[in-house]
Amino acid sequence: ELRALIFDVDGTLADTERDGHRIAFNRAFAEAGLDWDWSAELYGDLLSVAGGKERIRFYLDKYRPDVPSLEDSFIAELHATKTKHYRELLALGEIPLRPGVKRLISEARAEGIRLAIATTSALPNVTALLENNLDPSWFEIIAAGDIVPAKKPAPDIYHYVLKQMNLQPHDCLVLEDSLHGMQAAIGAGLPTVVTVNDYTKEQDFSKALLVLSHLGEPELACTILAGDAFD
Ligand code: XBP
Ligand code: MG
Repeated sequence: ELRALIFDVDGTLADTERDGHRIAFNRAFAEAGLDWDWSAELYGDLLSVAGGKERIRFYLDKYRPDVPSLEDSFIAELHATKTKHYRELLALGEIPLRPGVKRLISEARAEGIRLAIATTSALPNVTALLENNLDPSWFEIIAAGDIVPAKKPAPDIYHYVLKQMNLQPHDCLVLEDSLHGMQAAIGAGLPTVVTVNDYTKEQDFSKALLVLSHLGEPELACTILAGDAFD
């Protein structure tokens, strides 16, 4: 019996990455007087590491051997500035929910299905997105950011949600948009529906229950596994 829906945030509730997080990172870099600038293309590669602080480290390791090693406190401060810019973008209403998200969540609430969030993104980002588009109080658990040390694709965040809600994996359905997210959910034994986006549509989702282009009107959403054309 379906008792709960567990949602990823970035890429699943909203397309936050290219025009949200990426822009906020670049604004934080500029504010700190750094010449770092992440293009949309480069960002696609940087997404292979989840978590903003972890992503900055990955960028420096892989692309900037010229930059001397930086203290954790510097990275944390840079990331806090990035969070500030990201929340400003959300407050401007520039990052809308993906199609069908609001309807699914409203219908689940009407059916008494419990709701939760499991994301690598920092908590202030998630509450801002929910405040601007839905209502944070609808979600029983908002598991975010550094609440578990090992980020997706580690299953820890999903184990955490299951424990907090006292639910078994087969009582839940997860909605994710990326390979790392799906691996985290499946690693915790959770059935997972994937709604892809431009950054994730080529990834291997063969372990997902279902892969959709989006959650909007059913006749407009194509089932990727069935080999339909992708819009
Ligand atoms: C989300 C992420 C995050 C965001 C940035 O992954 O990878 O790192 O890009 O968030 P998922 P912060 O959707 O799989 O949870 O800067 O707040 O860490
Ligand atoms: Mg995601």
